[in-house]
Amino acid sequence: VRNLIFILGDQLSPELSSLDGADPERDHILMCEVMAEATYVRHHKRKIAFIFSAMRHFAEELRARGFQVRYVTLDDPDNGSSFGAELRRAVEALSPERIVVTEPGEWRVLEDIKSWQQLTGIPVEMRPDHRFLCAHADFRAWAEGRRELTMEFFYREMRRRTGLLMEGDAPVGGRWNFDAENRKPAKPDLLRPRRLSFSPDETTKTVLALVEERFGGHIGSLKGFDFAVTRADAETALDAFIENHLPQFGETQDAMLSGDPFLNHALISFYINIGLLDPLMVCRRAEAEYTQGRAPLNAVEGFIRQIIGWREYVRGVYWLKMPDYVHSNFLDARRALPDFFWTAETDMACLATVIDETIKHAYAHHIQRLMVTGNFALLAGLDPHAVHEWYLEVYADAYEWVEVPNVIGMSQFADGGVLGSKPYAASGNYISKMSDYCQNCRYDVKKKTGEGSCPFNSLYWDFLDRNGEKLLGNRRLAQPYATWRRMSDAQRQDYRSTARRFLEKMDRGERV
Ligand code: FAD
Ligand code: DLZ
Ligand code: SF4
Repeated sequence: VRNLIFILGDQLSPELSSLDGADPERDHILMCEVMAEATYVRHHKRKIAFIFSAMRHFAEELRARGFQVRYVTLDDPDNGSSFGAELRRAVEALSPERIVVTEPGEWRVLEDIKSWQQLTGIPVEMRPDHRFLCAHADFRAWAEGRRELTMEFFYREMRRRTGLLMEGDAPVGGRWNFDAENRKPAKPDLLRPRRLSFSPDETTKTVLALVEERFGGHIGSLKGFDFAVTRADAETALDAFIENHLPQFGETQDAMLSGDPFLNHALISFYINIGLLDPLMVCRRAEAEYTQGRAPLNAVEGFIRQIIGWREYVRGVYWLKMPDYVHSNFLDARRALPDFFWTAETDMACLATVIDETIKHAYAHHIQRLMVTGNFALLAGLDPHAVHEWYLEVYADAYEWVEVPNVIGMSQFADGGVLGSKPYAASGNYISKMSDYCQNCRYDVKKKTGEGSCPFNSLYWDFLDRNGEKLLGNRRLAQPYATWRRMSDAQRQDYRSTARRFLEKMDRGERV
């Protein structure tokens, strides 16, 4: 065997760089399901099943293209349980001249790959991951010398570079960003098309049984598992989004609605992140909807910005700032996660809804992650590293490169402002404005303090008060701090004691 090509679980793309120049006659492909990857955090059952099933289907596609694939299932009695152990076994069996791999998405795995040459005694060639549009060196060059890494400026560079929604050097429509038109609440809409559901085939059924047996204690349920696990089905899901939801994508992007966990979101992050959909192809499809007059500019621009802007930008920040980044704790937050993050058993209707949907679907949309669970964790002073592990565990699209900057940076402000210029902290009023959750809540969103008041209200002011030393200098918080100072001593004390009583009760493990 000439090259042993090691394909990782989130590298399921036919155009993958490690497959460039691959020769079915002389090369061999290795793919393996290993316990170490499935348990370094206790991933949601649906996430593991999705990855394993998509891996098995991808292996079949490669075989159909004539490749020889060594595929090790989790229940193979000889399974060595880690990438290193499986690589060694494959090298012993096949005696390749060289190992070829596309760079991984996580720092942890990169460190592992660096040890492979010594582990096996043969050379390792690691190739860049061209599925991302911005190479590491390009991001570093962009970031160098900038005082602030503002996403919006990075995004404009990416627009120029890809030519998406551009007329020569100028943005189509005369503006780069149409978010001002994108922040509307949503009304229940019985006409919203139902989401596509992909019934498990035999391969997926086998995986579901395996995951239930081996990971029964992990969060979530496999009931009604309906993810696409092949490129063809993921493309069908994309088509349905583009046709049925993209035109309204902008308008309802920040809205939250009980009983409608998906609204007009794309539900494609898991497919893109694992390699079943190509991000640039997805953006070109969306752009065509605008040029052909089927979707408005605010929707298409907003959608493309999430992918060539945010998605590429957070990856850039991850690789620029790791390995220390994941341990950042600018606000010195230390509180343990309350149990309701795993059970959804809380009287706070917003959190109960979002966590329940997360447990069911291994999905929540952006504003739910940012302004409900994330906002609560921030206000309550939960330990950002524990919060990071929770997000990595529960979402089917979570890999460190994308999850860490979103959680540690954007949502918990634990990086002190590398990624965002102020913490996304908000009182109950924001949730009440953007959702219908408060209508069915034991707490009263209008009540500021005391028994029955919405906990987000007192926690919000307590958060600002508690972190005054670190946040007072932040220009974007000048207004709330001015409001805080204008309050009477008694009112400030009221906020503090309401927040303290709530947090003490939560820490005692009582239902809140
Ligand atoms: P849509 O809302 O329809 O957006 C379209 C696409 O844009 C997404 O599929 C995704 O590829 C991209 N995108 C949008 N926002 C972001 C963003 N902030 N960062 C990167 N890509 C983005 N996304 C992940 O893929 N994995 C994560 O682990 C993850 N963790 C998050 C944690 C927190 C606290 C927050 C606030 C956001 C997180 N996100 C994460 C970003 C975002 O919430 C998800 O990408 C999105 O909800 C996925 O659903 P969708 O496909 O329906 O997205
Ligand atoms: C997330 C994950 C899981 C749960 N299982 C596997 C696996 O068994 N085999 C594999 O190759 N990859 C898996 N992955 C994805 C890897 O952890 C992924 O390559 C890294 O998270 C890097 O992004
Ligand atoms: Fe959430 Fe407060 Fe509204 Fe209840 S009242 S749903 S706790 S924001």
